[in-house]
Amino acid sequence: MTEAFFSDVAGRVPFGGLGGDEDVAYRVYDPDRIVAGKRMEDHLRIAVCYWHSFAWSGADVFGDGTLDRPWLQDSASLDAARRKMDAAFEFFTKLGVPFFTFHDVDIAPQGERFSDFARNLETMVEEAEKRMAETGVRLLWGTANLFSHPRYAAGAATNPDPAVFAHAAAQVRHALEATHHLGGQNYVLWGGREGYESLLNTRLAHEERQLARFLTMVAEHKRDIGFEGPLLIEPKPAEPTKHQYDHDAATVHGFLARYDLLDEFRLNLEVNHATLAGHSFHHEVAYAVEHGLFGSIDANRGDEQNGWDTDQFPNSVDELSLAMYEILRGGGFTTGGCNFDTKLRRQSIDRTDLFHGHIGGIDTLARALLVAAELHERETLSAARASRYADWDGELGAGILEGRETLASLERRVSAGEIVPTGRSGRQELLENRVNAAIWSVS
Ligand code: XLS
Ligand code: NI
Ligand code: NI
Repeated sequence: MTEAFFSDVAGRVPFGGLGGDEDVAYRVYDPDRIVAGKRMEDHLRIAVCYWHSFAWSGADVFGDGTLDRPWLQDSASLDAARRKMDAAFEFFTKLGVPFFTFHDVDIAPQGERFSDFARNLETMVEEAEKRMAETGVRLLWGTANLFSHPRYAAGAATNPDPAVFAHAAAQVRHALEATHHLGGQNYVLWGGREGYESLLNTRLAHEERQLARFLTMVAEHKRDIGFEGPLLIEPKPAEPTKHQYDHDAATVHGFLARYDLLDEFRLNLEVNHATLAGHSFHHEVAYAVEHGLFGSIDANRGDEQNGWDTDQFPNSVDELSLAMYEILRGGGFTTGGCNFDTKLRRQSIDRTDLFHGHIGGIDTLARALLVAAELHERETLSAARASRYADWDGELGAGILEGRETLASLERRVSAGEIVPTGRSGRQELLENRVNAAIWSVS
């Protein structure tokens, strides 16, 4: 019998419904409820992240750890890594979520040399495999941490030193194989320090070539080992570096197209990374869906007053409903899901606060799903979009798009008075009202 770390929560978090008054119960998330033809659990594919929830003590740049995390004591040992894993799987099971996510360094102690780390990782992958078999919890994605160790201060693949590139390559080889071994559905690459602090010492185009070479190697290795899940790039504009190359969905799209990597990569979009890039999350998801690049999401949000990645639990149904609507419009998640790359506030020191954070966030996503399904099924937005663009299927519109018209031919027709634009309303307020009506009425 392993020790219980979350003994304040007796068993699996129940569904209590909107009228329920239990704090540790779901109000909206009801895994078996059918929404738009599918179980809620299969739509949302919720994942809990290992790093913020189990590997973080609450330390920030101004102060030490605050959180009650007994499994973090003596964290350099394999025994501590096992205890941390027990805590994590106890939590996943009690929360009742189907997936988790991890970085290599979250589960395995680093040791002295790279070969120690590789061995520790192998041991902890075996441990994870056992616990996954016992609990039925699966891996949404794995990734390598290529940003915490001092060697990565100037980037990993984009480091001025090819020896650091080599080290990052070695690490990704192991993390990708670990993900494959554990049946991971995707592999994520977040370019944490792939950017610059100062242009004074940076060769921009050279670093871009390095990054492209690195990603090409990852794609080749993925094929070599027969890993079938997509590789997901997680865009973010800045933090920890001043400028990061994977700025936003459109920037990554252009990069992938330039280096012929579009077949291998898709996107893992994070709510607050969109905010930091000056976009709505709705924009980032819509961009990815429309360009066939959508993969998965990190559902954590920022704070309006902070310009950094606060990784808070999602709590805005308004914000997530529109993103969820685009996801449904694109056919829903396939290999992706909703990952909680979330961390508690430093004052939320109790272990049970992890439940409150996740339960609230999961309910918010569930409610957003209900709104999105309503908008999708009633064609609230799609019918309006279709009629707005209908003339592009007519003689003039199709002629332009299919190349039958030229500047000269159009000029002739306009001059002859044959083509005369007529104004039409974009109906933005009406559509906003309809979205609100769905948010207010679904149950
Ligand atoms: C940091 C990122 C990170 C990735 C995984 O801002 O969100 O947590 O999701 O490396
Ligand atoms: Ni983030
Ligand atoms: Ni993230």
